[in-house]
Amino acid sequence: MRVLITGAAGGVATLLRPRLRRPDRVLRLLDITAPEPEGTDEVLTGSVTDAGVMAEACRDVDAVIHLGGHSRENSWAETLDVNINGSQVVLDAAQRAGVSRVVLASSNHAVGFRRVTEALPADSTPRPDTFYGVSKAAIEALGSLYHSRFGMDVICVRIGSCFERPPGVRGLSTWLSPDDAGRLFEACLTCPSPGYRVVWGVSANTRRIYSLAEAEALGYRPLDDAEKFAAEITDPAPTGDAARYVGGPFTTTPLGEPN
Ligand code: 15L
Repeated sequence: MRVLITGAAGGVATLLRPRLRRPDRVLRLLDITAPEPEGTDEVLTGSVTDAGVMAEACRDVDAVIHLGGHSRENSWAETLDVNINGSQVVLDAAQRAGVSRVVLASSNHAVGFRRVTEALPADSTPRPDTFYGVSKAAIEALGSLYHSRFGMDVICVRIGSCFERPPGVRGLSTWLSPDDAGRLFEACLTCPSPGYRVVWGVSANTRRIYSLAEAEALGYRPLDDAEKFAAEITDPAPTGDAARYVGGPFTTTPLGEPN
């Protein structure tokens, strides 16, 4: 099996790569700057917005994990070009190459203006908090389109906060541990015939605010809980809109300004 990872030099991919390597699997790594390959990894450099690059990247691929793009707020022009247009280019290239499964990195910021509750369902309709959040909602819509038109299996993962450790108090709710990220993306790659799904990417955090049910239906079994870091986290708890809404500080960040 060959899996193409876009944005392979980025933060989430760097955590995922070692956790997704298997003896019978080749990882093809694509980014604008070349990531360090290991074992049977293949490396390609180029942009997800370049149809020629994407056609080459998708050749002989069984599944795509699309993580490429801006991972935070940016100008509308950049967000439109790299995140929205780039994701269409990726899906189009995958479809033309006969790739049957695509896993898309969505984000909690697609629903950043939803109120914090105990377990927000993964199929909650978009309430973006930034241009970045709009791009993630658009990516989910593009995935739905390519599934409905071409029968591709498309799973959108609304990632919470995927870092080595929970970033601050909010992270105690939103953390997706690197190991759980590995488990979740593995389930996305291997579960039989998922069709189109939107799932939350979150660990089994005591304080979690997202539903785990949809990802568990794919076979994901989270084993980590951010609570074990609670005593080490000393930043002040969010207040106001940052506490009230799922998107936390993104709900007040100036639109279009890199944050
Ligand atoms: C995201 O979507 C970002 O890519 C990441 O940098 C974090 O800000 C994360 O959301 C979060 O909400 O913690």
